[in-house]
Amino acid sequence: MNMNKYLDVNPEVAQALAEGKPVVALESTIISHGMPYPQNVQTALNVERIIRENGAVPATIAVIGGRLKAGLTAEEIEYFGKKGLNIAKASRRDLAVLCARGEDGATTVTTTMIIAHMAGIKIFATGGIGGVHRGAETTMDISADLEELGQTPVMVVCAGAKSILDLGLTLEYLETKGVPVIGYGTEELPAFYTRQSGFKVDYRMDTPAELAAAFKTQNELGFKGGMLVANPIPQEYAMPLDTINKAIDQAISECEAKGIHGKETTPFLLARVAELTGGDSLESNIRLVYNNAAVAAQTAVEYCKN
Ligand code: PSU
Ligand code: MN
Repeated sequence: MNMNKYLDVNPEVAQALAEGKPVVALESTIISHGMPYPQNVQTALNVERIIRENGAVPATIAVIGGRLKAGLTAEEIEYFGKKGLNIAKASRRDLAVLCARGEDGATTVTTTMIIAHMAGIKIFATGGIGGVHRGAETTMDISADLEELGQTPVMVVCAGAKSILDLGLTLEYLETKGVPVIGYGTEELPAFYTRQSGFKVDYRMDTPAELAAAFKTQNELGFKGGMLVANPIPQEYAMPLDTINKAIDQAISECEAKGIHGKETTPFLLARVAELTGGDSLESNIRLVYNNAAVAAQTAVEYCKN
């Protein structure tokens, strides 16, 4: 394969890809900015194990010393987890500068998709995606994740989007960009901590084979974009709607009062919601990521069958 000169694919991932075996990409912003240390590192390592147990090879993605990495060592995952918010959050606009300067960056959904695609990885598991923020009519705060889903052919398995976002506008944006939103075992868009949101997905699918077939067809049609799979949090780990909504509303007011904006908004809201809801939301967050890792690995296995 003709590899990008800035890309390093770790040997196990490279071998799996060369042999047509299933690989699942994972992001690093969820480690550095999405959860506190040390749960972030434990979760990242457990996610890799779950992917292996389900028959695929994990490739955690990050920027280290200006190199785009597909596949991290346990030591590198520990480094990202410990450095936390001190690692630059890297979106599409940041990659060239980080590479030119030889710096580190934690990859968001956007940059994980970009690097996964460079490496030839088709399926990516995460927690929640970025989207259209509440109040975007005036702030224009719309995550680059939505643009990337519109232009890069990687399937993203998530638990929907947090209601720190405007879920209705997020779905409208995805429709405009031509991104199919698939509910896994559900007709309703899950809202990360909860299985319900009041919004419908575009299609419901119930098996990894169906997901793989739809995505393969999209690729064979020559479409450039991705596909979003929304996999609801297991019922036993879901949060009470009222608790989570109160915490989100308070976090958003504080964010506005402090004048936080740009790339800081999402990490601030994630951290504040976690604080306000104590350990409960962190446990839910961890469980839904495990659930997504399993579905992504099973789908990657199906995708590799002919
Ligand atoms: N939503 C979550 N957890 C996360 C993120 C979003 O529930 O960890 C992270 C992901 O890396 C996502 C990024 O790609 O935040 C979006 O940031 P922004 O809204 O600034 O585009
Ligand atoms: Mn933003």
